[in-house]
Amino acid sequence: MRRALITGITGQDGRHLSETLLEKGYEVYGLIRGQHNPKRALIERELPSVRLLDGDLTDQVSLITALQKAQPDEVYNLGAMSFVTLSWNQPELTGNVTGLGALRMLEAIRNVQGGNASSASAPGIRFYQASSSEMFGASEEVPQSETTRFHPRSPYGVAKVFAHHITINYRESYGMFACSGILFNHEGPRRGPEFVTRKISRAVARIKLGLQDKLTLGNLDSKRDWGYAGDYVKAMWLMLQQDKPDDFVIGTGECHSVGDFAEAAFKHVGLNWQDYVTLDASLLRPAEVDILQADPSKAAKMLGWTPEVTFDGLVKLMVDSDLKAESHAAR
Ligand code: NAP
Ligand code: F7E
Repeated sequence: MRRALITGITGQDGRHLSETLLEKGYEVYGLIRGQHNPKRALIERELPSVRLLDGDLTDQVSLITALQKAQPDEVYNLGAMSFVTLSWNQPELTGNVTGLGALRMLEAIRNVQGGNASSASAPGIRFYQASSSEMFGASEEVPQSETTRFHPRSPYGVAKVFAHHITINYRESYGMFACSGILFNHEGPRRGPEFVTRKISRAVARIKLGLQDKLTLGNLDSKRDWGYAGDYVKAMWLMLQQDKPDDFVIGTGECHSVGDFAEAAFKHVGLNWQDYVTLDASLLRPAEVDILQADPSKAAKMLGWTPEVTFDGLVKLMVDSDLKAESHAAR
């Protein structure tokens, strides 16, 4: 039975990836942080066969201990401070967790392998780094591919660039099987409510049910390549099954504005978005990323990966899930 260790198990992707790996027959271990993590109960209920190990990406010893206990064939480093807005308020924490956290995990892997990353007879632990389209930032090129230059626009984006390059560096320096997936925005009912798609789907459900009057957003013009998280975690797994480690852009190839998402979400419940959406300049970011759109052709060709859920399908999935959750909560 193959074993995987996932950091960020309590996050959106950690939960989807656990399900995917469990379906494939893996023994799944998840790193969980904090003494009273409220998500522990959620994971124990939703994914009872996942084995939780205490640890934190800012604590090297805890990573080594987790690797010794899990003895994984594959490590998926999904843990991060992932909310771009917060990264301006907590830039040092973001650098430490999102950037240095990847380095600590790579070093922990080297440590448990006795300093040798791999050899022909002992291929070693395979490592996946959750890189992000935020690294492209104010990119001159649209769509963005694996060869597009990075110009990150937030402390989060800068931290992800460090993690991305250190992953490549450990591959080149020590022969580690280390891959980066440069994933564009991916969403779904498990998305945190601070991110714009879930903020919209939740508000639409609450407005439809008479629990809320307005939806306040920062801007309507940012464009993103939004896909479904359940599709994207399959690409993470595929990257670690290849003969050689490499980096891949993962996205749909389509992009839509925040306004498009709001319009589609309100339309799905028979409402006109312009009657409910207001703007608040205090939600604007110190530096914005105007447009992100993936060129996922390398992943299609080499991994055979293509997304299944469309933009409209994603909007419906999220709004329907929030309608269900909010009508239960209102009872
Ligand atoms: P998420 O829902 O925000 O989950 C983040 C996870 O990181 C949570 O499990 C969180 O644990 C954990 N974490 C935070 N600080 C930690 C620390 N100090 N030590 C260990 N774990 C820590 O993020 P996601 O959407 O699933 O994304 C997964 C990864 O992909 C992240 O690295 C994100 O930056 C990256 N990414 C996401 C997207 C996207 O569109 N979703 C796109 C590109 C890249 P707690 O529950 O304890 O807070
Ligand atoms: O913002 C605009 C906002 O916070 C999307 C993370 O998973 O994807 C995510 O980062 C856009 C931005 O995601 C509001 O300014 C307008 O232009 O949903 P978001 P993000 O910043 O793109 C990348 C790939 C990651 O790696 C990250 O971890 O929407 N926007 N009005 C708003 N955004 C929010 N949150 N709230 C608003 O009211």
